Amino acid sequence: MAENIKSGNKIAEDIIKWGEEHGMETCFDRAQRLKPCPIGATGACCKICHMGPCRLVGKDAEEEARGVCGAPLATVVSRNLLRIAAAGTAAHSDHARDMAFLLLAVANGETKDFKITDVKKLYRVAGILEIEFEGRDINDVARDVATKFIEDFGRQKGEINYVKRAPAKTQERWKKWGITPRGIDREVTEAMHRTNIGVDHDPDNLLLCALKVSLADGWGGCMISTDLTDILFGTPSPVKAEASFGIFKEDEVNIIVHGHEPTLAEIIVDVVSDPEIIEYAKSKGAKGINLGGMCCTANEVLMRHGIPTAGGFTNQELGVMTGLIDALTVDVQCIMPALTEISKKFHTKVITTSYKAKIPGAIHIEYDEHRAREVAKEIVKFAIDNFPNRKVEGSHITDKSPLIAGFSHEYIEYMQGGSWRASFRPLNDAIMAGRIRGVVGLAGCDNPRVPATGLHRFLATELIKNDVLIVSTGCGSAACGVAGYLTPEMALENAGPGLREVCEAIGIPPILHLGACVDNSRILTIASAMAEEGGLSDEIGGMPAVGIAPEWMSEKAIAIGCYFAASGVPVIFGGESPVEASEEVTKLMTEVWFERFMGTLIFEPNPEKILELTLDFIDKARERLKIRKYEPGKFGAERVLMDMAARRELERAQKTHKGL
Ligand code: XCC
Repeated sequence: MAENIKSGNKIAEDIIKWGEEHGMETCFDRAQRLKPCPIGATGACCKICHMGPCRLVGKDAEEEARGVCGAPLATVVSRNLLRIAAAGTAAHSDHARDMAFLLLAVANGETKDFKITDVKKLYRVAGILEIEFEGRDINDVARDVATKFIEDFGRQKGEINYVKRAPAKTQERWKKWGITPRGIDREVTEAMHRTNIGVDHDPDNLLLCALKVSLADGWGGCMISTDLTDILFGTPSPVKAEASFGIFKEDEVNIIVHGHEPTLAEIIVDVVSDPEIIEYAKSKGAKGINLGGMCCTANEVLMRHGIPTAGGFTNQELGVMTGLIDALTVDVQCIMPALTEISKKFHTKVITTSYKAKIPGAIHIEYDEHRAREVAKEIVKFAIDNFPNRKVEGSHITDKSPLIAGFSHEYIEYMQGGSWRASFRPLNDAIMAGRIRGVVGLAGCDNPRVPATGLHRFLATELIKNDVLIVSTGCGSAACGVAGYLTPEMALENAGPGLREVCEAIGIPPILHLGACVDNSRILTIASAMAEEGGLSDEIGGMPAVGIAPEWMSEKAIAIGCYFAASGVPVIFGGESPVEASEEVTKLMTEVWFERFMGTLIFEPNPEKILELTLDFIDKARERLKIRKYEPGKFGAERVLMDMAARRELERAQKTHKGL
């Protein structure tokens, strides 16, 4: 019998095995024990009213199957998908709302613990929003920017501000099909209304609504969040760090920040280097304080400060099982309630910090941006006080991988020409010449229902071998980082010759870590800039680019998949399809969406097929664009010198973080 492999990562697998030997249960065990509901999994269960739940299965399992109200299968399936997209949009966007209110509080002088770090980015954003900034007080500009973004949530008519960042042709498609988002909250509310009993029953209309609400996420919530976080905490540039469970230190207080919102984590980064706090840690027998992260809060502080990451979603319980975490501070999203249960077996304290996200069994220390430092200090001291309670048991692991993160839109632009000639020209040229076959956004969660993180690794390896440049976000990035795939050396060893040539010339890894899940918005703006640069497609649709989320599990992932599809990117998700029950819905989301937007959302559980489909989309796009046919192995003998200034900066970043 084949061995029961639960994780695609050897170190994670060792911890899982250790846990099993010690009678500990994790998401991997629960995933095996709890088979997914076969009706809900395919989208065929309707539970939006109390005449049901209506399960459109068994002898009724054809397109003509109907619920008690008469809702046909395609209506039920598309309605379910729309609700998922709306929930995903709500999550990212509520996070963005908090960022907008934080910027407003900073501008109004209501919080002394935060400041505007990147004034250049503030001005860039103000320029896009058509806010005057020359000669004005920074706080006045910031107030106007925050106010304009806050209006994006409650706007009833018109368009969200950032629609204008999309290429004109992409915008035209949205207008034609009536999916230009007006206000973020309005789109979420409308989606909830239309999926209520007895409202919208037309699958096509429901799915267009899914695209509209998701566009409010991508070009609204996610993009607002990315930009405001850059303004407040700095726009990322390359930074060296480490990943995996070996980031925990045996002789230091280990604090892990987990979730998605970067605000509290930013202050914790500051507090842990406060000499008084370090002294306090020493007074408790620790040699110092070691801060690490998990999931997307990790990505945020990794991108800006080189804080190491213990990995993505499926690593959270395993992290506790090392026995080395003194405090696990969580904010919102992707936090398993199982954490409090597993932490009972160790000395680890789970601290919830948002009134929106409490977990029975956790300690609640509520974060408030007006007294951020005070709260951060309380949390850090709490962790220090817990250090002496650490026992020796736990699956101690020392392995870790180096990585380079911090690739923002701005840096990618800069690395292709330095301060004076920053552009996307070299990237477009490399694609046109066939050195780079295409670009893939490798994103999304990791999932215990497959050997977790394994699909990310498989696809990353195969794609770069095929000269495909990867931009990654979220747990996709974490999976690559933990596997040691985010280093320039990776390019030398594994990338195809054309891609390797480009990576060597600039000094970048073949997989560029763009940040947290909300930073998928960076992919949208990069694709828009590539369209504007010329030579490829003049809209996002038609680019030799594909989005992949091989292990997705969150509702947020569906919103992301839909906003990429509506923006013109073919998207392939792994795992079973949540719309599988209806052929009509599947056809709408694939063929019909492609005709209208040049994007699709395909579900394909077989990783080999995902790879095949991806390369096929890329090659067909090249053919449509009439650019040179990709020929494997054509390049590699000559070197393209793109920009040495960017390379020098990268080396400087590596040296700065050498001590880590
Ligand atoms: Fe969550 Fe962002 Fe998914 Fe990871 S990737 S499991 S959503 S942490 Ni966004």
